[in-house]
Amino acid sequence: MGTVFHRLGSVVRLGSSHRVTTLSCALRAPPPARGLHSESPSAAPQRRPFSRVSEEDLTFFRRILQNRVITDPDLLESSNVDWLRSVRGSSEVLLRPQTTEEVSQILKYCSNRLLAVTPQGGNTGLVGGSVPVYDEIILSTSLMNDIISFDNVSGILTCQAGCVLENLSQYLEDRDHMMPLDLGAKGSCHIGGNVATNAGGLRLLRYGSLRGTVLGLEAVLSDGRVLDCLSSLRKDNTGYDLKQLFIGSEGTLGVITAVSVLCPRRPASVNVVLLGCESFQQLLETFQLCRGMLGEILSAFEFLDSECMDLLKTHLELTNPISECPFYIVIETSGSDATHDAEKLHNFLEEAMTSLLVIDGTVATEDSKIKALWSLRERVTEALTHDGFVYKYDVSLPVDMIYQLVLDMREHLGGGAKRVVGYGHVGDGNLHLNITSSAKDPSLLASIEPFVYEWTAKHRGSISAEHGLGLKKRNYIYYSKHREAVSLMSKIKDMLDPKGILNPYKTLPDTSPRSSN
Ligand code: FAD
Ligand code: 2HG
Ligand code: ZN
Repeated sequence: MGTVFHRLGSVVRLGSSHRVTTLSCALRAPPPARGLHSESPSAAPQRRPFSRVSEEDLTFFRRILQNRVITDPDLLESSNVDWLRSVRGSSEVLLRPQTTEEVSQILKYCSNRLLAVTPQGGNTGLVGGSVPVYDEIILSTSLMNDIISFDNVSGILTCQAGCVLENLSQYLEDRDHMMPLDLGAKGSCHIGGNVATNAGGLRLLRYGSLRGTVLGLEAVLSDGRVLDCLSSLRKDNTGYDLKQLFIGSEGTLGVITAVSVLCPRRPASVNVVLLGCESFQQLLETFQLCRGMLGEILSAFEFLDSECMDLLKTHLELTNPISECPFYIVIETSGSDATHDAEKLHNFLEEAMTSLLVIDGTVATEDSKIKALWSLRERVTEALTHDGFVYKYDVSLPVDMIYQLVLDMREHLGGGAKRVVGYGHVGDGNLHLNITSSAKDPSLLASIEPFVYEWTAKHRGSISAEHGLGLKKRNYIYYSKHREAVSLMSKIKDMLDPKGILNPYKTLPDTSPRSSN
């Protein structure tokens, strides 16, 4: 049974159970588009001189894939539009290979014919990277969903790239293990897409980034060659670690076809706490206290501001189970001994309340209630899509600076935006700054950008902490990377994809004169 506690003097009152609605983790699509758009002028490159798909090309694809060549415009629609419904391509072909060999044949053919290809996983990416810009062929991994092996002793899972993250979690749960990453899009995103974006998510604080937990991968290069780096060794220092090139490469260097991932044991005891704070400073102090007192059992420390809570209530009818506060924290503990964890958590909560760092809170230990509390954090993105047009930023900063950006942006915009909200992964110094307006508003955009990027660069942050650059952010790369670094990236791209057919217009900045760089 979950408990609600309220601060009454110095007494912690354990109250009755939650009023939080229990919701499924399944990812809901946003409402119908209010006019598809590109977010900024930099998102509109010129079409490069790739070939157009011909009848002969379709005949070739059908010969290798049979009925897994989709040309029906209705079926293509959802793959041409991104999850946010903010960018749209006009691809006329979707290919659904099942094997690495099929991917290899497709890319070899496309390379010879100079046909551009956009790799697509669950299409939950937030930077316009997963959909074509023009008529690129969409290469979907949705039928590449076999688990190849799982070693119960080492915890190493090897699977095809198209496995849905939540299905992998379920598979591992039955084997007393878990995936080292978790995100709100788990019901739809693919592990290949996660690796291609180097997704961070809710548990990075505890289990680290995919750069550490991905032990190996297999990728098909643009000319069809298969690069087998599918090692499942914890240690391997034989030369350069080539798999790292593909982690976070957003489909521009190769198509990831399989991965091996180091998976932790499933914790015997999980607790989730929702706390309320008066100020962001107190939230940071709570984080410090939490790291010290919960130590090795701390598995997530997330936050949302009161505007986010209001969005959840207004658009998704989710109830805040504690009193209204300017800031909310979601803490998760994962450990191997329920009694030990409960004791640690109790001591932490008592200290946090007696030192007046938190003003209210609730604890969940049951599965359904844990899910309900997590919904409050995970579904903010979905709630935002119902609020109007959303301008989305994903920055990392020194942790003590992350909310200052929200405050400064509010002041900078005055009354120009409908809402300016902040939430994110405190433990990773990662802020999700989202700004809504009732309709697309170029003058609002001009006030937000480049202000947001300049602010971030000034504080030595990154303009993309975890979502990548995709189509939308690629021209802002120089705010976070030196020219030398970008130039080396372009050379790597040219070496691995000399014809530039893989996910063109993504990740790297435009080289055309229209580029702002
Ligand atoms: P897609 O969206 O299909 O593709 C993303 C990029 O990867 C594209 O550039 C695509 O070309 C490329 N790609 C996909 N598959 C392959 C492949 N097999 N080989 C090569 N390239 C490939 N992201 C986070 O980091 N943390 C979060 O907490 C988080 N939460 C989210 C919550 C919601 C509600 C939503 C909608 C998104 C969230 N995201 C988050 C963003 C998104 O879910 C992640 O980027 C995710 O990893 C994308 O996986 P996907 O399978 O949907 O990839
Ligand atoms: C999250 O942490 C995701 O919830 C999405 O990374 C963030 O929508 C966003 O801005
Ligand atoms: Zn995030």
